[in-house]
Amino acid sequence: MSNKSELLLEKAKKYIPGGVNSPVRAFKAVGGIPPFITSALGSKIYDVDGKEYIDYVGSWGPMIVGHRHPQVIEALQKALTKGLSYGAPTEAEIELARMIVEAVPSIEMVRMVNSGTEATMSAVRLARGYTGRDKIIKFSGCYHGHGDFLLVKAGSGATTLGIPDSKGVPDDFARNTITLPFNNLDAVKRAVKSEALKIAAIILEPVPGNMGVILPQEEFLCGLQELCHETGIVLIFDEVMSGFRVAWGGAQSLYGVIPDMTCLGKVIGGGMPVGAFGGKKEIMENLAPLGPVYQAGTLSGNPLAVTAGLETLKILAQPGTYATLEKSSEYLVKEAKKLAQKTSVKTHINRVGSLFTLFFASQEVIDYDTALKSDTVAFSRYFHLMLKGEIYLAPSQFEANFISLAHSQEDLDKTLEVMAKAFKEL
Ligand code: HOZ
Repeated sequence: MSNKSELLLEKAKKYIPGGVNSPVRAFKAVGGIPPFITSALGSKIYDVDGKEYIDYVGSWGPMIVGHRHPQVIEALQKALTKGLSYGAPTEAEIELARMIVEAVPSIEMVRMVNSGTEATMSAVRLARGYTGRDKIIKFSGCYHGHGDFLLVKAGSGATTLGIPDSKGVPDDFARNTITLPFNNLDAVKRAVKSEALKIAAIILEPVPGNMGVILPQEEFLCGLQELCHETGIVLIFDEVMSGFRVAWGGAQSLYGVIPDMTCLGKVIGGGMPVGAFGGKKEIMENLAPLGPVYQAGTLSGNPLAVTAGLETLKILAQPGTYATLEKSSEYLVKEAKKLAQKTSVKTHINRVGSLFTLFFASQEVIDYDTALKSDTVAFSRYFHLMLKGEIYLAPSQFEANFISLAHSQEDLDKTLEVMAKAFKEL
């Protein structure tokens, strides 16, 4: 018998390609029907068939304080009564910008946009305008949204669906993108040696989350910083996922490596469509209206989005929040590792702060090639066993899972219980 989600997916497919507005949501990699969601509260999401799930997707990162946090909702309700969008500056934008500048070590000035994709596209344009160079270096499996020149060997949905080099990206665009293995400083040094004066930027997720979570080697991040400093290449950290997530100041504060520019999104919008890019004043002042690099947006700095972001950051700024996230995440992952060790299932769990991926892999997962060696069939079976047990995980081996402040000890223990059963049944 069809459930409501199944019927809705069929209906959606008539009007929306694949029935979804973002590919990973279609569950193609894991099979089955994605639950259609009606509402969410705290650590839980609810579907049209009346099921409740403990949610480890958290809208792919933004819901770090939990769904429908009363402080965020109250502020949004107040903001709603004043107006939805003005296309003109507001005071709240200054407050959000100030908080970002004070929190993120590399950011002296920041511009708000509407998505992470927009943030990375704009950051790369600015780096090109600033340096007068065209080429960029990115890393296999790092995903920076779906801008043409960044959709090369891309992770996330592109890897999940086996299309890391998308059709529709002109060769001329891809030619300016050099793709190298993550965590491999020598490969970067070699590439830079042969073309240093043509390379505008090196862009990376300092903690990649889009080929599953990968731990960066500190020497790799430090080496990139040094290399960029020596050659005038702009180092861009895409912290759309890791910003305000792995630490208040993002991965750059955690590893003590300061890029020239940083891209943000997700958490700073608290669940509304938001992105931002920022960096050194000297670079940011090249943006219109001050400088010759153009970038604009009707809904950029939208008052509702800014309100949700601001309130989320205010909650996160309270003492002890990151320690709580760390404690819950450490507990879940440590216990999950113990469970896996008790069975014959070969897994490796990578975690940085409240971001984690359980890889079905028999070796350490340190980059794209090792991530691709994971057993995606075992992952799919595990995913569905967890879903049946009402645990909602990211529906792909090549994505991160997110823990929020709303996840209680009871949630974590229930998750582990379901996981233990799943490991046995695999
Ligand atoms: N590309 C996102 C995960 N890395 C998925 C976004 C979505 O489907 O909402």
